[in-house]
Amino acid sequence: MAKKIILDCDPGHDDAVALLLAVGNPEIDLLGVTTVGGNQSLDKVTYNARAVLEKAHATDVPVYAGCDRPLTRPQEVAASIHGETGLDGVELPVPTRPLEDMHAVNYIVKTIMENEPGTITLVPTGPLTNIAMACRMEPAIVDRVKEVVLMGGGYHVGNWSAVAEFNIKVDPEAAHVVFNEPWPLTMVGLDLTHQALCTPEAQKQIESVGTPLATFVSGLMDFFRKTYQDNQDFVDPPVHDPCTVAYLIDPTCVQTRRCPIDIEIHGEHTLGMTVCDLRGPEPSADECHTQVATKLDFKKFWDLVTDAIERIG
Ligand code: PIR
Ligand code: CA
Repeated sequence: MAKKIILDCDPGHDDAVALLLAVGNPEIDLLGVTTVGGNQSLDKVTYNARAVLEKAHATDVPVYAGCDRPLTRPQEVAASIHGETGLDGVELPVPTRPLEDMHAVNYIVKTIMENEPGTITLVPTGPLTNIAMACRMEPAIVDRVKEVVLMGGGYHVGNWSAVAEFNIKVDPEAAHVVFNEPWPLTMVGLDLTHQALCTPEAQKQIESVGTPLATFVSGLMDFFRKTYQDNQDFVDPPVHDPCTVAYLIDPTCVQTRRCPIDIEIHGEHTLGMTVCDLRGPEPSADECHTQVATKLDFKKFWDLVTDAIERIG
């Protein structure tokens, strides 16, 4: 049985690849896409999500717009990485499927409450504002969700400060809510995603699919490479967000380590840090509901992405 997921995202070049992997892999049943202000304004990322689904011929997937700003802080976008549109560097098709009327938080709550307990997986790849709001609106969702597999944080590095990652740093209060609910949670952080580099070889493998969609993804990667070279001192760009979906498709693609995690919401230099307690022996799942992703199988990852693009056609 395919895994039922809700992808909560802020596309974003790497969010776009996560969408394509979710659409194109038969192990994933993408029930709906929800959007959150993050890499760019809510309006821009919502349009981008719809346009990417259009490009992937996935007009059966509904899109719901969510929160347009963090819980308590002013919005901070990542234009230096994703450009003014949030998806600079490619031409987007005009979406034919209208945006859904329902708010993303209502959709998340409704979907979890209407499906069998233990069947819905949440996959957040942007700030955690919508997920935190859903927890507060209907606390009963926490026991019913199968698991949360999110891109954010890191146990050794940051990208929006020395120790904080963007998705967590821009809405640390929301992250604090989400990490402290007792549901099974996997943090796919920078330690893992910085291994998912779009090397020239990986990009050529995608291009070899030879479809307009493959050319589109390559165009996204060209822009992402340039901004990562100019702003983050990388040679090849790390394609963060699809690592979450790859883990759900094939758990052997991503190694994990169980450990307690908490979010710093008071620190002057450490705001938004995901504090991971990696001391001592690894706790059991009964003792600890959180784990961090540690090691990526690079080849399996890019093969999954390539295969999804190929299947979409
Ligand atoms: C933000 C992102 C990526 C790179 C930078 N420097 C800033 C976005 C990606 O979409 C991903 O979800 C996460 N936030 C990585 O920090
Ligand atoms: Ca993202």
